[in-house]
Amino acid sequence: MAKSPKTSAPKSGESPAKAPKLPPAAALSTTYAETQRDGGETHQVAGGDVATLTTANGHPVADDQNSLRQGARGPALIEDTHYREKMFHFDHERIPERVVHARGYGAHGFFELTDSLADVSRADVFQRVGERTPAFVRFSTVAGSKGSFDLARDVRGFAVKMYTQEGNWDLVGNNIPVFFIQDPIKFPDLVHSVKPEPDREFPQAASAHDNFWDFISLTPESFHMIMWTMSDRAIPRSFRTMEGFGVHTFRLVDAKGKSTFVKFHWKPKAGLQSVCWNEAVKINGADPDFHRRDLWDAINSGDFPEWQLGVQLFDEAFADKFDFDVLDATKLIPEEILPVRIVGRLVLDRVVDNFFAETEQVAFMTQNVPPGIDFSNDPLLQGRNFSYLDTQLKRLGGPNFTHIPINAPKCPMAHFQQDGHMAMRNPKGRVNYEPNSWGPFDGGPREDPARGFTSVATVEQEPKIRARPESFADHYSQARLFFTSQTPIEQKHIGDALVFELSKVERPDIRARTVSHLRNIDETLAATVADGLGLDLPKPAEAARPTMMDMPVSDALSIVKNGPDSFKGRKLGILLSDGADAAIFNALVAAVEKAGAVYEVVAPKIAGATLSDGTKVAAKHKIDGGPSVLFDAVAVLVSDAGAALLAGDAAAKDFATDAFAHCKFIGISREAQLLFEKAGIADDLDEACLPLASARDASAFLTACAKLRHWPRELAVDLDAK
Ligand code: HDD
Repeated sequence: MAKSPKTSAPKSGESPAKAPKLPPAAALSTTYAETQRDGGETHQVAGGDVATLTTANGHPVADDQNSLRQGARGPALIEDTHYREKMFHFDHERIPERVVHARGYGAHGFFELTDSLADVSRADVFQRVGERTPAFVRFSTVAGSKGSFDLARDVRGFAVKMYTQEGNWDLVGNNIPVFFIQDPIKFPDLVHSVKPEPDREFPQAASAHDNFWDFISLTPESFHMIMWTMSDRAIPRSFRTMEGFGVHTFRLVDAKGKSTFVKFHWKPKAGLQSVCWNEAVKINGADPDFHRRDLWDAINSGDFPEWQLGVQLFDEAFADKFDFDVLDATKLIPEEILPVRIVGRLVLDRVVDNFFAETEQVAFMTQNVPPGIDFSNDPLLQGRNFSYLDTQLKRLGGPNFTHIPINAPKCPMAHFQQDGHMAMRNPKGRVNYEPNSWGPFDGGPREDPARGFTSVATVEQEPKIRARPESFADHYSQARLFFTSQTPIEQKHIGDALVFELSKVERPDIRARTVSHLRNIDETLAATVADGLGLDLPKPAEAARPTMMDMPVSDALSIVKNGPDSFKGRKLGILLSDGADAAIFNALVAAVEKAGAVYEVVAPKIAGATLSDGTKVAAKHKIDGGPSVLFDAVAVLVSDAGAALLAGDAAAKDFATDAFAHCKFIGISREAQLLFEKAGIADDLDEACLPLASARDASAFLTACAKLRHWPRELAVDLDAK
C-alpha cells in the first residue's frame, strides 16, 4: 500500500541550517573569504564575511539538507548538481598517506641566526645575526599509518622547512643522528620489513615482529641505529623534548666555492625527556594524540618550543683522520671529539590553521638546499635526493605542488615552468622560454652565475661499481659507544626493550641471530637479553671487519645526562577530591605557576571538586579518563572521605601504582595515605614520594620534580626481583 508522503525532514530555512539572508550580488562572486598571512601564505576560511553557502562554482545554495528527489519518497534525480558536486568532492578528499612518516604534526615558527656562518657559507640564511627566517616543522613517527598512536617505539621525523630569501631549505632529519642502512637501495626492504606484515596487515606501528628483526639480524650495519631505537630516545616525552639531526654529512660552501663539511644538530631548550615503555603503552590507550596535543597546547598557551641549531664543522683532513667514514650514515662524530657550535635558534610559535592544507600537504625534499649548502657523497643522501621528488608527485598528484602555499617559497621567484595539473601561477606575457630576445623586462628572468646555485666541483675518478667501501665495514664499535655512554637505567631500558621486542618474534632462530650481533657490541647486554629470552648464548656473529674500537664514553648520547633542570614546561596531575585542603591546593598551584609549568585536575567527577574552604575547582579529567601516565609528576590531595572513596576505585589505585612504577615524583597529602595502602605500595614509598602535609611543602615538592624521574626506584625494584 502506498504510504502518504511525509515531509518531516528539515526543509531549507529550518533548523539545523537556518538560511541566512542573501548578501548583495558583489559578495557572491567570492566563494570563500581569503585571508592573507605574512609571507604570502593564503588560506581560505569557510564562511568568513560571506554569509551564504555556495557550491564550489559559486552558486548560492538554497537547501543543503535534502537531495533532489521526484517526490519526498521518490527516486533521486541526476540533475541534482549540488549533491553531485558535494559528494564528488567528498569522495576525493583523501590523498595517499606518506609511505613512511605518515603520522605527523606540524607547526610554524622561525629560525633566528645567533652566530654568523658567513666565514664558511654564502647561504643567505647564515649571514645576518638576529635575522629571522620563517620556518615550518613537521614531526612524525615512521612506521605507523596516519591514524596510528603517537607513542609507538619508533624513530621520530624532524623535518624543517626554512623559507630563506634564496629559496626553501629543507633539513629533513630525525631525532636520531644515524640511520639503519648505508645504501638507499635497501630502503624499500627496510620499510617493508617494519611495516605491518603483508598477508595479515599487523602489527601496526610496531617493530616487534618477525619481519623487522629478520631483516635487522641479517643487516649488521643497522645495529648502531638499533641501540638508539631500543633506547628511550624512541619513546620521547614530547616533540619539544627531542633532539633533531640532519644525520648526513652536508657541505657549507663559501663565496669562493670552498667547501666545509657539516653535520646539523637541533638541541631542545626543554632538555631531553622521554617516558618509559610501560608508560608509553598505556599513554597510547589513554591519549593516542599525546604528542600532537602537547605541541598544540604548548604553542597555544604561549610556551613556545625552542631548539638551538648547532653545527659540527670539519674539513677533508679531519674526515681522513677520523676512524669512521663521514659519508656513512650509520656513524656519528662524538661531540666530545668535534664540539657542536651553536649558530641559531628555532622557535615554534603558531599552530596550523588547517591540518590538511599545511601539515599533510607540506612536501619536504632533501634536495631543497639554497646556494651555500651542498651535498656530500653520502650514498644514502644521494639516494634520498632522488626519492623525495617522486613521492611528492605521487602524494600531491602533479608537478605543481610548489604552488601550494605551504610549499611555495616566500622569496621572489621567476621561471618558465608552466601548465600541468592544478597550475595556479602560470607566468604572464608572451615569452615562456629562454634564451629569448624580448629585452630585460618582457623577456623574463635570466640566469645569474654569481647568485645562482653552483655545485662544489669535486673530482671523481672511481670505476663504476656496486660495492661498499671498506671504510663502512665496522658495524659494531659505535653501537658499543652508544651503549657504554648510557647510565645504568638507560642500559637497563635498552635490554628490556630488546627482550620485549624479541619476545614478540615467533622464530627462535631470528631471536638467536639478533643476540649473536649483540655479543659483538656488549657481552653483558647480550647475556642479559639471552637470559630474558631464556636462550642459550649463541656464538658471536661473524663481523665484516673484526675490529672493535673502545671509544671514550660520550655524555652527549645519554638522555639522563642531558635532562631537564626544572619543572618548566611540564605538567603536574593533581588528583583531587571534595574536601581537599584548599591551602595546600592553592600553594601547589602557585608553585606550579612559579615554575612555569602547568597542572591538570583529576577528580572523581568531571564537574570537579569542592575544596575545604568551599571553593569549587573544575576538573580536566574524570579519574578513569585521567590516568597518571598523562603527567610528568602527580600529587594526590584528598580528604579522608575522598581517600575512602578513591581507595575502592581501580582507576584511582592505578593512578597511584603507575605513577610509582614509572618512577615519578609523587606528592601525598596525609589523608591520601589510605589510597596508597589499598593500592599495595604504602610500604614501598621512597624519598621521591614527598609529603604534602601543609602549604609549606608545595614548593619543596615542585623543586624535587625538576629531575626527569626518580630512577633509583626502578633499579632497586629490579634488583629485589632477582
Ligand atoms: Fe626519508 C619521508 C627522514 C632516509 C625516502 N624521511 C621522510 C620524512 C622524514 C625523513 C623526517 C618525513 C617528512 C615529512 O614530515 O613530510 N629519511 C629521513 C632520514 C633518513 C631517511 C633522516 C636517513 C638519514 N628516506 C630515507 C631514504 C629514502 C627515504 C634512504 C629513500 C631512498 N622519506 C622517504 C620518502 C618520504 C620520506 C619515501 C615519505 C614521504 C615523503 O618522503 O615526503 O620519500
